[in-house]
Amino acid sequence: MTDCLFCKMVAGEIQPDVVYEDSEVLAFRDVNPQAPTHVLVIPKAHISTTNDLDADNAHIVGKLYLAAKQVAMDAGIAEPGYRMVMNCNPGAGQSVYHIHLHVLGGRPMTWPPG
Ligand code: DGP
Repeated sequence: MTDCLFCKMVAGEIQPDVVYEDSEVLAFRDVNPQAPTHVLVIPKAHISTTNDLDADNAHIVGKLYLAAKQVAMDAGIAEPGYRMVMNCNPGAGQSVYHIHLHVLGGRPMTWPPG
């Protein structure tokens, strides 16, 4: 998608602070971190929201979680613990319409989230 911020990162038109990359997944630091570690894990293929997941693209969700686990291990937050969140649509606060898994850690997490 030409007008998608995260697709521009995948295409190399915008250079985020990348912490993990493979053939299907890119992970980079959030520009507005909400925790000492705050990384966004995205599929390289454009998927606007989790409502657009289907049997053909669902495999990428597992890849996102595997990448998130690697990010957490590399950041040293795997053992103390970390939170993974994917917001869907305005009611949940989604602001970028290319699915992304937030990986947050390095501080205590409260529940329920706001
Ligand atoms: P969400 O609200 O769940 O759609 O999260 C979108 C996140 O994207 C938000 O935490 C801030 C982050 N973000 C927005 N623009 C940029 C950017 O240009 N670079 C980076 N690294 N992160 C961005």
